[in-house]
Amino acid sequence: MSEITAPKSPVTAEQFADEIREQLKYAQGVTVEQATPADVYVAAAVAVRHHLMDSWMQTQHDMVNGTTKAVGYLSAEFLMGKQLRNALLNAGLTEQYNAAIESLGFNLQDVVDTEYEPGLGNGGLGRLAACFIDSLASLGVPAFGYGIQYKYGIFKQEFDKDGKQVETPDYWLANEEPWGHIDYNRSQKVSFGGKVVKEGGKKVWKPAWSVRAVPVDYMVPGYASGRVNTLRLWSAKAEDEFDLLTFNRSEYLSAVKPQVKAENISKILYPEDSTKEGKQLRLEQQYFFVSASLHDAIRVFYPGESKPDLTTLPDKIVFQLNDTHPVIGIPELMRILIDEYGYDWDTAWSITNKTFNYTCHTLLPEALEVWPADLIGELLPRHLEIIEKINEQFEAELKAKGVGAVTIKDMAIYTGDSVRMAYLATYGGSHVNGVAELHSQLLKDVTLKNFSDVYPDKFTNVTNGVTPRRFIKLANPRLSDLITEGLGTDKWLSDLELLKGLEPLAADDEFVRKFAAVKQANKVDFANYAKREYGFDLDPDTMFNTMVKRLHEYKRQALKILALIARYADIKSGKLSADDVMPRTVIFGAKAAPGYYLAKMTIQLINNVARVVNNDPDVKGKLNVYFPWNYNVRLAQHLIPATDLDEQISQAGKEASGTGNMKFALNGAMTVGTLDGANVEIRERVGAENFFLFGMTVDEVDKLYADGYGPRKYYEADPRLKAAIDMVADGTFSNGNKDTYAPLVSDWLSKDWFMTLADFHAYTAIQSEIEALYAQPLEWNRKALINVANSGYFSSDRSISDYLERIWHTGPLPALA
Ligand code: 26V
Repeated sequence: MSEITAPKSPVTAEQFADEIREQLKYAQGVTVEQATPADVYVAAAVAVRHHLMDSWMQTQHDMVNGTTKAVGYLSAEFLMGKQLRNALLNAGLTEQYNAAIESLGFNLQDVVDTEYEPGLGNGGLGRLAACFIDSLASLGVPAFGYGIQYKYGIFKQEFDKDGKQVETPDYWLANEEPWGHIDYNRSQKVSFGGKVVKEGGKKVWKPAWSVRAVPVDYMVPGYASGRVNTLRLWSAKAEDEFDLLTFNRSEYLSAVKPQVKAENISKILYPEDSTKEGKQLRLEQQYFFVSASLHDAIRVFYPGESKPDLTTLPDKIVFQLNDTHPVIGIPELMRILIDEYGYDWDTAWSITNKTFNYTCHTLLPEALEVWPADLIGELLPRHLEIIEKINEQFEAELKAKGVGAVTIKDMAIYTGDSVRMAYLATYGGSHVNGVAELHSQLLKDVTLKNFSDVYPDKFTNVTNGVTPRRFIKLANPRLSDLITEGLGTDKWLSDLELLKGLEPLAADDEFVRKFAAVKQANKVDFANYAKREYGFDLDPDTMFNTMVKRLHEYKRQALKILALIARYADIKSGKLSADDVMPRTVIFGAKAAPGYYLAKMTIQLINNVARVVNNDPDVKGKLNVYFPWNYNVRLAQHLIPATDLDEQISQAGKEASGTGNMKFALNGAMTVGTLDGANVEIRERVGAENFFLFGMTVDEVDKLYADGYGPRKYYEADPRLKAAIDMVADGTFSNGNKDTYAPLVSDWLSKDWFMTLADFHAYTAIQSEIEALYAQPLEWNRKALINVANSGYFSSDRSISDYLERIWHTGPLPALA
């Protein structure tokens, strides 16, 4: 028997059912007989919240009254995924809930299915924020997640009859949303525009307009810590609705306009990912949530004090800037300290500098935000002055350190025309970190080299991680049970390095067979899910080969699709006899930014390759391609546990970390990948012999680029590559229309910025190695199990421990009595 340490609430299933009944009756006004699964979902969510309430209040009390410094994670995105199952797990109520729902006459899945996923993030950065707040709570560290409650999350993706991506709005709040508590009484006023005037020798900002930031609080229950933190998402409301009454009838409609403008601020999540978007509304969003959050922190940590001693702020809370999006917080805290609380510049700077740290999540220079100075000047005139002054101080400091004039100019935070947010963050905070070893090294060597030369001690690395609660326990219950059986305890859920104990079991054929059976059962589940949700017919007896992530050129979905076309051509032409082909089901998931032309065209191409291949009798049973639309956290939770082979094939030096790679390895998939991002560390840990490595390294990429890269050479030299590209060009996947993909083909042959063609040969060459191993199921699964056993490092609990030690210098609250 295994030792079970998972939290379990003393509440009985009968009590829980009664609570649901009460909630249905007294709050929702329906009887159990009248209730729909959606009603029951809301009632169950409210009941879970009730059970978490004491811990939540206790955690807040201990945070404010104790001496443990809290963490404020400032992020424009939190990609939370569904809440109910996660809250039940952490509250120790899963069994009671299951029994209660059944006793009330409802189907478990029906109830869970009514929860609408909050898609308040684009991809990796937003999901990382969600994993991090889960780990903070699970480690018992007092923390706030601060962000925006967008009315519309990431768009819903559909495909039209031509296979093109169509975006539709994601109004996730259309139905009752039981998790967020709107706290009108803790609102903050956030102001914009206007001008700065001098009054009595002091600079005074006279803003032109304001909005009300209303907090919507989400509980963030820790796993087995007894602690519940807060995710505080701000919603914009018109500042003073009563103003309307002063207008007469004819002005009435125009008087409503500012209100509409105000509420627009939190209306929509920007669906861009790694591309520069210089939009005023986006800057408004950034300032909106950051200003509200900083004022909120002061309210929380100095309750009722009109003259708080804010020199102690860095002992109360440390803020992490999740990418450049919240970096306007640096001049905002300066402004609050100087203008609102009367501190002198140097004191304000010392407080600010100690309070902020910055995480960079990209290597693409175009993704580092740069704001036009006149935009900042118009929207936040006082902040622009402060930024100018920060820049002056910075230049003086550099000069004093002996930095040359040219370098000083290169490093300017404020260039006269624009403000470089990554530079402001690097100078304005205590630490800068990248999100994987390689990424952090490249930040120091390339992206922020000048800064790391002058301030070497600021730079550090924290490799990303993922929460094992959502991505193993909830997503993959079969594997979770097998791990617990193998280790003899379920403690791995809060100490993932314990997975190492599975390694000896890789030599035990019987255990490996059980592991293989788990994967097979998950594949059958996914095939059923794909049938139900998408109408697809997946064959679980083929290899499931998955590539899921945002669609971006650097991630190289094009490499995968070209290799797939080449294989299709080989089978069709008889070059590869059907018997020699390992049957594969290739599954893509990806959203493209709505304005990203080539990315959207790649989606269209994948869909049409799928159409042609899936309808071709010549490859029947050998090759199938599916592209379930609207990839999101829910789909990830179903697909990842069912995957045999995962693709992490970005151009070396472009993927900051990746976190999908970690989720797949932890769920027993093998990875084919380049030496990029966290792939490097995964491979190091699981062993080179258990990872399918291919492609150019960062140095080779740089060299090829320096020597002058021409993709056409590769096209001419490799007949399989040539055939694949020619098929795209000649209309094979566009009903004979040669124009459809002409821009894509032209880009591949003339630019190919991410060197897809140069890596094609290596990528296709490694496929035979992959298939040779897959042909020996026991050996494949042995290696997959070794991947699981050695991936414990990639828990977000470990990432958070690293942040605590290297950057935040704080820890958990005292243990609960
Ligand atoms: C950038 C921008 C630019 C302006 C418009 C809106 C917008 C929205 C999001 C972003 C962030 C892109 C950066 C990002 O998501 N990076 C990913 O971060 C993951 C977590 O660290 C990491 O695993 C991925 O490798 C990295 O691409």
